[in-house]
Amino acid sequence: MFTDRLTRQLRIGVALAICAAPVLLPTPAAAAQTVTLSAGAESAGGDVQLNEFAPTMITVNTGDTVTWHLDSTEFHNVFFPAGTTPPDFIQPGPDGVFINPQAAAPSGGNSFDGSAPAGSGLLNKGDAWSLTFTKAGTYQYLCDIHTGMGGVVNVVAPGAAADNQDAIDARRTSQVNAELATKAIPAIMSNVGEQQTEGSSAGLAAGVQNGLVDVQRFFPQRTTIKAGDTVTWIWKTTDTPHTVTFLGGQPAPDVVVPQPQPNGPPKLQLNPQMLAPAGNNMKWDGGTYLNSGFLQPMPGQPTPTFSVTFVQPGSYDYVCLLHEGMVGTIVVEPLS
Ligand SMILES: [Cu+2]
Repeated sequence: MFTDRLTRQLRIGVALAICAAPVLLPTPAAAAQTVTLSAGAESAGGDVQLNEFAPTMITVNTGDTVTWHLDSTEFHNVFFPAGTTPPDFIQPGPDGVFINPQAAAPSGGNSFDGSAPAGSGLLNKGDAWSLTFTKAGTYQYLCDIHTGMGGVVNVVAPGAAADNQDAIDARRTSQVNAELATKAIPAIMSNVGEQQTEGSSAGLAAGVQNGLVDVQRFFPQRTTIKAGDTVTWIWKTTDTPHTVTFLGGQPAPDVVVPQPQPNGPPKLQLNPQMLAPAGNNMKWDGGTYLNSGFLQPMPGQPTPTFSVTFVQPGSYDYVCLLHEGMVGTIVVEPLS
């Protein structure tokens, strides 16, 4: 599993590096520099999340510091495994489902020589994390949360050709623009209409995904049906979880519920009310909390779906509890 992940990430890294054709410029030997790259990126408005480090590959000199800046609504971490198996982000247990503190908290300090792991912990939009590279080498890293999200830092001797900030910024921009144009736009365009769904009046996509490009929206966002019609949501993602949740007048449940511990930081529990399904395949009159639960495609398992039969005319807004701005509306018209 780990090897597959690293191999895939390396392949992506190499492919992007070839496409992006890095421009290597000489750096004065004495001047250690700090360069910044993006962890995650997004389209204006956040509809499209790029679960990528941009640029994927950079070259710095020994002694330089690299800063990862979180540039997306989706959260990420930066983890250099240094030959170890990266921690799983989610840990199911007998007393609930938790976010692994090893992935959530920073580890390994602020300098890195390849001999022991180092990680940023969870980074939210606007956060930054820096690591100083003290030894030449080629270092792969990844995000524990998003399968396939990885990068490479090449560390070369002082004075050898390395990237400056302008070169990094130019490659970041071209990588993001290329991903939006070649992956996000086709994924959006092929899902703007209603989906074909057997046995229902309307089929909707609960998110669409194209590799590391994740469109965290419902397609179509607004759907009009007749009373008695059934709507089915289909998970058109490869691994991104979503929920379809009608709040029925209730406040939205928190995704994470911190559980205080006698020693150390709180354990971060995924809220059982968010995880659990409430009311699949039901005839719904609009008055109660209705939740698909935390649904995510799994290898070898059928595509997750969620169906609701709407019996009461009205306009019903729904949300994905996991993704800000991922909202939709079902308008139910009377039969006659
Ligand atoms: Cu979502």
